[in-house]
Amino acid sequence: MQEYSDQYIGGEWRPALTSETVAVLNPATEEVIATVPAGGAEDVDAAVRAARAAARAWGATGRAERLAPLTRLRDGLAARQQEIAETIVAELGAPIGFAASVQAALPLAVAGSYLEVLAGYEFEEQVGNSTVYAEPAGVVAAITPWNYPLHQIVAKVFPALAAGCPVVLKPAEDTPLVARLFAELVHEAGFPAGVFNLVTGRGPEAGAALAEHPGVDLVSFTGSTAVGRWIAEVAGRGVKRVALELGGKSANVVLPGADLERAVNVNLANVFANSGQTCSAWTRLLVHEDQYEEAVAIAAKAAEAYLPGDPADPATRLGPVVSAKQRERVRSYITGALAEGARLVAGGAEAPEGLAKGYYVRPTVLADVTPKMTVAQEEVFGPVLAILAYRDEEHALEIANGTDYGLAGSVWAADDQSAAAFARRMDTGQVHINGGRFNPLAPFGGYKSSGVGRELGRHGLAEFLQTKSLQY
Ligand code: TXE
Repeated sequence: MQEYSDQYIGGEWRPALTSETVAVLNPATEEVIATVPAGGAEDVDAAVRAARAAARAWGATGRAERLAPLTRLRDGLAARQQEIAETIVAELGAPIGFAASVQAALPLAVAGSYLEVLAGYEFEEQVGNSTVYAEPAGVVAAITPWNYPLHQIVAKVFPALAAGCPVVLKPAEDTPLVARLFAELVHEAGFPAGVFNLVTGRGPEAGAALAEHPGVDLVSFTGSTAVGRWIAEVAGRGVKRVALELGGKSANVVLPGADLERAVNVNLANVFANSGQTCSAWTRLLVHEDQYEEAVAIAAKAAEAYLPGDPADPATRLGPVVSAKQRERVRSYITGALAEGARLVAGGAEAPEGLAKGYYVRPTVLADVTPKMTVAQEEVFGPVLAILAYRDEEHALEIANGTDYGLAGSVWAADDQSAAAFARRMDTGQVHINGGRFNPLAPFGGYKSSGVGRELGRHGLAEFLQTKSLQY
């Protein structure tokens, strides 16, 4: 077991100012694999001071001076892919295949896309008699969750640094180890001291102190909607900018004429990936009533292929969820759905057989789910798919748009044009058309209670900029 007692502040690893620690557990074995400092207000204050001290000089750098260390950082991520994947297996429980191909590879792709965006971004434009400059937004607080622990960091830190903003990162307490690895890579990439700072600790302590700190200009947060609302309130009082990536309850709408078999199979892969702990997961499958039982049968059969097992085994497709707390949450959503009248067609709330240890949940498919049921309205964040029936397209749209969330979604139809026409009427930030591929340059973010602001691509960089105009 590793015992860490330092925070990365002002370009060096410094002894933490608190002696409190947070234990990091392996969700498959339930064993403590490391402890990290539970940072408090003093560590946060030191980190924000270091960031402020670096702000003017880093903000005044040109494109080339930012591109050089960011490129070295991207190369560092590429060189340590295996170690990154293994760290995420250990602290999150993601299966090694998924950890390598998505958890480690996605941040590398996102880093590369931001180098591309930075290389071509117009920081200056002429509007009539004015010159308009895009300037850094100031000191950024990045507060990240555990579900894609490195991606969430890269998706905030890369654009912030590219925009010229110094960052203080407070990663999730469940997954601080990959954040420490990231800080090592930042150090090796040779950024000026104070441009990047890491404070590990718990949300209500380190996270809250960071969000409230008067030296922070912008809070970029990804996590639960409840904490996101609180952060927006605090930021409002301090007149700080916020970017919020919150929960989702995304719909996968299969219109008549689509390839039903493929749409259902892709939906299962999507909702069971990362044990369902994906904010953009398609957790509601919407099928026409004439095809409903056929879709349920396909899903029930396909779910059998997702046997929960040891995430370190390359054959495993479904690992545990992140913590005991999360497992209890997911199980209670399953029992609650059955009590409200849903029909269990695969999985269930009982512990999977043959796994004495670990926070495992059975891959679960619920049929006869109606739009107002709790499981159709709230984010479960576990391997649970709800299947709903619709009568016609208008009804499908009403169900798809009938939650507080609006993060992602998917539409399948006989052709892309019909699917896109439906997608344009969905109140959601990103929609996959007939199984379209993920694009790291496309903006990602929520409508309604799913958030404020966008990550990725040109829009993601713009989030960390503010504008100034000079009139001649
Ligand atoms: O999230 P929290 P939790 C959803 C998902 C999940 C639920 C709970 O439904 O089941 O949230 O997860 C920090 N001030 N998502 O409890 O608490 C915390 O330390 C400042 C969706 O893990 O929101 C961590 O770094 N910071 C989601 C981060 O916020 C605070 C990803 C997220 O933790 C804080 C994760 C406070 N008062 C969960 N309290 C997504 N959108 O991808 C906590 N934090």
